[in-house]
Amino acid sequence: MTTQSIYTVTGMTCSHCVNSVDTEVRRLPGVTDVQVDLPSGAVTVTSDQPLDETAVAAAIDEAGYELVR
Ligand SMILES: [Cu+2]
Repeated sequence: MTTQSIYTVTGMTCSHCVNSVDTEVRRLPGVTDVQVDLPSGAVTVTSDQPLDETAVAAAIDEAGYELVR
């Protein structure tokens, strides 16, 4: 079942930031697509299994940014 979740990420300022977040979030199991809207910080994650928000937060932290909960 495809699930789509929208997260808000702070700290991204340019396309490099977007790429870093994209790369880390795509490593999570089940993730099939990541779309980042830089101006709003909205990160839309499509996955074929429900995502653990803690794992998503860790991936974003790994990229150097912060998930707003
Ligand atoms: Cu940047």
